[in-house]
Amino acid sequence: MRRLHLTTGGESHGPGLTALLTGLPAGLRVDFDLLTRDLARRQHGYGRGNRMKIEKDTAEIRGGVRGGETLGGPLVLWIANRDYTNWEPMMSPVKVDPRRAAQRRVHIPRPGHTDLPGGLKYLRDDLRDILERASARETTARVAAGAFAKMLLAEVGVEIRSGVRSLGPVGIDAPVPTWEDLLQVDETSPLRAIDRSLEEEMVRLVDRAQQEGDTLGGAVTVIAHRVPAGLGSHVQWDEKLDGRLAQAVMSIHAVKAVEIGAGLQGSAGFGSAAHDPIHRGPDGGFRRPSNHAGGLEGGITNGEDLVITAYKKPIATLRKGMPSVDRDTGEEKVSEYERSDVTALPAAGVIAESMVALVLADALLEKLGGDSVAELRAHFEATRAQQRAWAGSGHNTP
Ligand code: EPS
Repeated sequence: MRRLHLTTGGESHGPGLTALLTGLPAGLRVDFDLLTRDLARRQHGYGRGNRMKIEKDTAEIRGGVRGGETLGGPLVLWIANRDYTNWEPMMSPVKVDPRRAAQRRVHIPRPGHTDLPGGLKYLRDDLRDILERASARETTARVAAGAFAKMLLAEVGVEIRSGVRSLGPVGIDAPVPTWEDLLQVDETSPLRAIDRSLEEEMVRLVDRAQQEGDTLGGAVTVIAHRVPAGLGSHVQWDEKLDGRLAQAVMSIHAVKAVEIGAGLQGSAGFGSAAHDPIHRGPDGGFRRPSNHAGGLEGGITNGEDLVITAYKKPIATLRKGMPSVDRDTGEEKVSEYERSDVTALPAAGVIAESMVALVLADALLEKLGGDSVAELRAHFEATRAQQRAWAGSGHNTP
């Protein structure tokens, strides 16, 4: 990210998590309700383990804000881990109890988890040193910071929503959702499913996985609505916004594929079916009757809804274990079990919203600049006027 940059710190069972977000302009009013709501939304969902009964995430602002307005300096957020009180003897940054730490030492890597590659890379004797940072608990910090990106985007009218498109095989053939579909998502439903008629079957599948000591993945779709045209660029590979979004969304734990618009379906057919025709709009601008491109052409937003789907593999921590090897003895053994979730798919939607918001806010600041929100808004209006004039300046424009 060029203008806005997020760094997070902290371990899953350590004292807590920090988010450091640099590049926010001054004068952004903090929407405290949004911050609280998004943190709660991330904790919600059928299939979460007992940890979610312990935590009640709240972000404390420790820098960058005064009287409810950003100051232009780094935003510093702190989210305490309530579970730390249970883990202090094993996770204290100062001194651990060797006996207690030995009881929780991890030495049989879980297939699909960071345990093995992380161990090979960092050469730690206890794989807990890897998994503590690899844990998806870190996404709490992303969501807290992402709420500020959403606040900035709201200044120019952008809204972001998400929902669960499929869980395991249930809903795998569901069509690419639209903004109207996401407006129907019930935030309080067990799985935040986009197609409510599939939810019962999804819940039954989670129950089955739970009974069998197994886990599940699936797909979540995020849509950003009223995205200004002209964010990102075609001129350089690393400026293309589709690539930047894919990187950010792929970085979410267990995401193995990212799709923009109807990318998968488009790859299987002819170009005439994949591309969105361009018509003259009622106001003399342009109108697109379809949005297979998911709001991005050539790495630039085209003014349509931005549609992005993340496909998450099933969680790597299985109660029934998987074939593995004990690093201490070299023996083949079943992988160790750590308390975990059966699925965290509804949370993944909220996290993906945050990552999309951070990338879009970065691209907005890159396009419009401005040290204050007032300046950003003025630049936004000026750019919009230029785009309107350009759209109406064609030779055949009546
Ligand atoms: C996680 C394992 C579980 C999840 C955790 C991510 O934690 P624990 O091992 O403490 O039961 O609940 O997610 C969160 C704590 C969270 O806030 O999302 C993992 O190994 O990735």
